[in-house]
This record gives sequence, C-alpha cells and structure tokens, in this order.
Amino acid sequence: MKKKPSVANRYAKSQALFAKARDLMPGGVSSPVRSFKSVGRDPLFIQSGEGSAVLDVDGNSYIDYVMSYGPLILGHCHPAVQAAVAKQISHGSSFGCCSASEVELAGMICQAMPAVEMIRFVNSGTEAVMSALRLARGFTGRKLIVKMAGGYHGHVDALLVQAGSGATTHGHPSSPGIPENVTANTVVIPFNDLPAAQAVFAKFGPQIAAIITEPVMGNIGVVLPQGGYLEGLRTLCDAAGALLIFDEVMTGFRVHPSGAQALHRIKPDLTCLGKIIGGGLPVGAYGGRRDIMNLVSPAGPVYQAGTLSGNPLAMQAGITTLRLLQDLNLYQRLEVLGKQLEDGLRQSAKVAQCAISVQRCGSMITPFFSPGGAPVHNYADALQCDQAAFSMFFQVLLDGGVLIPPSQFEAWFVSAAHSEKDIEKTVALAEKAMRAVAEK
Ligand code: KE4
Repeated sequence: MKKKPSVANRYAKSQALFAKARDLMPGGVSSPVRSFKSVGRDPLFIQSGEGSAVLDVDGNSYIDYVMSYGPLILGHCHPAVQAAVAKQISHGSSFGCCSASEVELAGMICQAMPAVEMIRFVNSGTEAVMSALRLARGFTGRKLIVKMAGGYHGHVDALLVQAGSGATTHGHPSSPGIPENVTANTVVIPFNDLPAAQAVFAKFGPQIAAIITEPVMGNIGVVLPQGGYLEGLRTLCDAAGALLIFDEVMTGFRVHPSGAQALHRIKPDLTCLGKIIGGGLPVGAYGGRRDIMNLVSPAGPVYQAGTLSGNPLAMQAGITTLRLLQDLNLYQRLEVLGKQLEDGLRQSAKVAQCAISVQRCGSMITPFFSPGGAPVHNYADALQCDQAAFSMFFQVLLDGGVLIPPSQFEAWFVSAAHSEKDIEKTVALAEKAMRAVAEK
C-alpha cells in the first residue's frame, strides 16, 4: 500500500506559494476568509475548477462547497457562461460608455424582483451596500442605521461593527481605523429579537434612516428568520418612516428565483445584490423603489459612480447565469441536493454521536458545532460554537478531498453541478470527521 504522503508533501506547492504571498500581501491573501488561519492550515492555492470540483496547484482534487462564496450556483466553468464571456471579450471588456448588456441584465433583475423597480450596477457587494446606505440617508435626511449583530455587509465603514464572516473569524468584528463619529450612527441589535428592534425604534425611530439585514443570515453561518420577525421589521420601518434594506448579496437568486424577499413575502425598500448576478465576475447592484432610486446621480443629487460598473463582460456572465436559472427545475434540483446534504449530515452526526445543529435555506447550509447541538438563532448563539471542533472537522474533510469554507461563521454552497454521489461522499467523510471530533 503506497504510503500516504504527509500533509506537508500533499500541499507543498500551495505552501511554497503561500510563503511568497505572505511576503507580498497582508496575511498572504486577497481576502481574509481565504486564509485558513482559523482552522490551523495554510491556504490552498487553486489551479482550476470544473463543475462541482476544484484542483489545487499540488494536483489534489476537492468537492467544492466554497463555490467562490456563492456566485457559482451553476458550478465552476459552466460552458454557457464561459462561451458568453469569451464572445464578449472578443468585442471588448469595458468601454466607459453604456452598453446594451447593462439594460438586459437590469431588466432581468427588475423582472425577477418586483420590489426592485430600478437598479444601479456596481462592482462588489460592499459597494452596493455602501451606496444603499448613502441613498437611504439622502432620501430620509436621517443619520442612524440599524444592523444585526453578526450581520456582514462587506467592509463598509459604518457596518464593520459586530460584523460576521471573516471579521468574526479573525477576531475583529469591529474594525479599528473607523472614526467614532462614523460608527456612532450605527445601532446594533440581535437578529430574531423583535422586542429589541421595537425598543430601538421606540427610542430612535424619527432618527433612523434604515435598518439593514440579510433576510436569511449567512455570515455567522446559516440562520433563518423566525416566524414574524421580518414582517415585524417591515411594520416598524413603515411606522417610523425608515427604510427596510435587504442585503441579498448572498441570498439573491440563491434561495429562490426572486430572492429571500419572495421566499418570505416581504417587500424591502432597497435591495443589495452581488455574487450570482455576476456569474463569477465582479458585480454588485442596489435597487428598489423608483422614488428612492431616482435620487441617485445623475437623476438626483446622491452621488455614486464606478469606472467598471456595468461592464459588458460581467454583465454577460450575469445574463447567462440568470437566464439558465429561469429554468425553475434548477431550484428544485438545488433543493433536492440541499436536503440530501442536510439529512446526511444529521444522520452522520447521530452515528458519530457528535452534537451539531444543521441549518439550511435551499442550497446554502451550515453545520454548527453548538453546545449540545442547540439551534443557532443569532450571533450570540453562533459565538458559543466549538471552533476547535469545527477546525478538526474542516481538516478531516480537506484531507479527504472535500473543501468547505474555512470558518464556522460561513455558509456552504451547493451548486447545480453537484451530484448525489458528491453528497454521499461528503456525508460519509463528515461522519469520519465527526467521529474524530466526538473522540477528541
Ligand atoms: P463583496 O464586497 O465581498 O462582493 O460582498 C460583501 C457582502 C455583502 N453582503 C453579504 C450578505 C455578503 O455575504 C457579502 C460577502 N460575503 C463574503 C462571504 N461571507 C465574501 C467572501 C469574502 O469576504 O472574501
């Protein structure tokens, strides 16, 4: 039996690249969540992706549940997306002028999301949120923004307060470098706690420009809104004349063909989008009520701009992706695969006698190593999870050929390219990993 290469040999080329990268880039990465720091490993350097799998520079293949943190709902290198991008690049990537593809993608999104009557493209989710906050303040003439503890909305100054995702993973949920007078206008409340929201609106109502939330949280792991919560926020905003902003950068076109707002039948005033609408290329967008969006320059005085906003290359990747997603069978497929993974992880945990809480919304899912496998309803619950256990779980999966996001505070993403066999392999390996956790 060939001796299994030691961990070091298996990842030698990634480690060599990481040694160089650390000298050139902070933490050796272009985004903190990729660093693997919190799970005790050096990051992988990925060579290529194909369908549900990625190949690292050492030739190791993995079933991939990172999926670029959400954009690749069709899987890696979907041929139609590849072809659309290749065709567009032969005509040019960006013109600094308008192009028909912006109009086409705008029309598709507005068609899919009735609450989005008008839309502005930007280049990332962060830009989408930053612009939506400015617009909400410009429209209402108010300063205060209410956010959820653990909510992550990109690295927007005003929202890097008790932020989830990498900010929590790497121990800085509230970032230095942001003046107090910026965060002084940010009020943080726990998700799924309507009395807490009611108290803030009772105290500050007339000063609140907007409340922003991920309608289904994904940046502390997947946490669903409890019954009546989102409706409660809508009612509070209507009574106070504040705006309800849904950050659907992750959930948009992920959990439903019209986003979490359709799934939960709540109409936000503004919606932030990203990830899937770019089909793997850099795109973000914000949109909503026409009377609000018409305040955005040059229609109105609220300024926002971007050199590459609406560039045809990214637009074509988004158009092709959304067009394929109009085949509603894809969402049924994603639901079947998501359910198979959810049930499988639960079963594995039972067999391995490892207490976890598996929480899912469509094709985004998180196994929480919570105390006694208790459900996670908010940030405080998520922070109780056993990160050492998660780290061990992560490493067994990685070494077995399954790549999940390297943090307890992230969602896994299933794509239309995943197969039942992929899920079966993942679940079997998860049982082995959970046994290791249970025996530690
Ligand atoms: P970007 O600026 O990274 O495109 O989007 C920021 C953002 C905004 N809103 C939500 C709900 C998001 O999930 C994100 C970004 N999500 C993280 C993953 N948790 C992106 C991964 C990363 O930071 O590299």
